[in-house]
Amino acid sequence: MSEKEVKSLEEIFEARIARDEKIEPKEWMPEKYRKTHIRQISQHAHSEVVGMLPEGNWITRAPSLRRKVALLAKIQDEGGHGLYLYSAAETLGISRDELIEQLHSGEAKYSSIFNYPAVTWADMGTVGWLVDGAAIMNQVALMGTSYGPYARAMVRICKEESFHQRQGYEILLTLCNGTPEQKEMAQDSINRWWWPSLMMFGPRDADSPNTEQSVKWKLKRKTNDELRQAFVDQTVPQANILGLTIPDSKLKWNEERKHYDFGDIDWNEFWQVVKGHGPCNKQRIDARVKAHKDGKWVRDAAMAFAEKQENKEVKLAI
Ligand code: FAQ
Repeated sequence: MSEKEVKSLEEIFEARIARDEKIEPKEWMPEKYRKTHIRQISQHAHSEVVGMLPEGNWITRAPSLRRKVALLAKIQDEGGHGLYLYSAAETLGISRDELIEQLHSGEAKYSSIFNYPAVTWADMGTVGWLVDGAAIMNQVALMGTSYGPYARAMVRICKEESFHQRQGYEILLTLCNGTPEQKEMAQDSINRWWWPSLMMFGPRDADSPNTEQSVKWKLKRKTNDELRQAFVDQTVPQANILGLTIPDSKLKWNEERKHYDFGDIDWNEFWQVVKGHGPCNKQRIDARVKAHKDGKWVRDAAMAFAEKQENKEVKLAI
């Protein structure tokens, strides 16, 4: 294709983005748009799948059958989100095997939050309330993203995440209305998860290399800082209802801005975790690699069955 032809395709593409049209898999798109989407969608998929691990740890220790059923359902939903998202990434011309390899080799990232340990039952409440809450804040904006398969995956994912957030909040509400020890367990959990939850939104806009272009392409509909602020504003009143204290001495309503001011995030901790030096990075990747290895016979059997069915169909057609 000549340079002139590419330029004209680029202009048509930019005009479609400006009209808020969705871009679909087989349509022309700039190579950088395709690559950026593979990066973000696959990292999102990896986060959903790795995100099953901290909660998976609590299935056998849930305090009642009802809690166990709800937790199991939630974790299965997260696995399903990973599958929709891997499928959406595959429409951009990358294979599932390549995506998985990128996760296992450390080339692809997944959300920093899942490198923290879930050490008490209250953490199941906090992960649902804060982590799913942060995920929804980000993903509701992504329902309006410009790439069709990603935007459509988000619609269903957001519905499920909102159930997850409620089940988490309800776990905390129960603990906060329970014994002093239970309430203390809830407070301790918020103390540990609050700051990592704010880090989920990514670096400050000023330090985010991808935001400017992603906002122009309408991949991101809101910036990292805008979403983080919206999350704080939404979450503080919910903490007040629980009677829990957010561990930030600088947290204060700003009447002029009509937003909460909040303290400084430890960006050094964030980058350490992103670079693989968080409390559970190694454990998480080892668990994923092991699961993939242990599941090989299932994939082989499914492929062999599919091949056999295909041969049968070819024979029938002849
Ligand atoms: N952790 O320039 P930006 C969930 C990386 S789903 C690790 O701002 P971007 C469900 C970033 O990749 C949670 N890395 O990047 C659930 C980039 O590195 P790269 C996941 C991070 O992409 C709940 C570099 O830093 N949600 O929780 C993080 O424009 C409960 C520079 O950053 C999504 O993935 C981080 N927190 O903005 C499951 C949503 N932040 O790739 C189980 C979709 C940034 O250039 C239980 N993703 N980095 O090497 C997004 O919206 C965006 O990708 C951001 C980052 C906002 C995460």
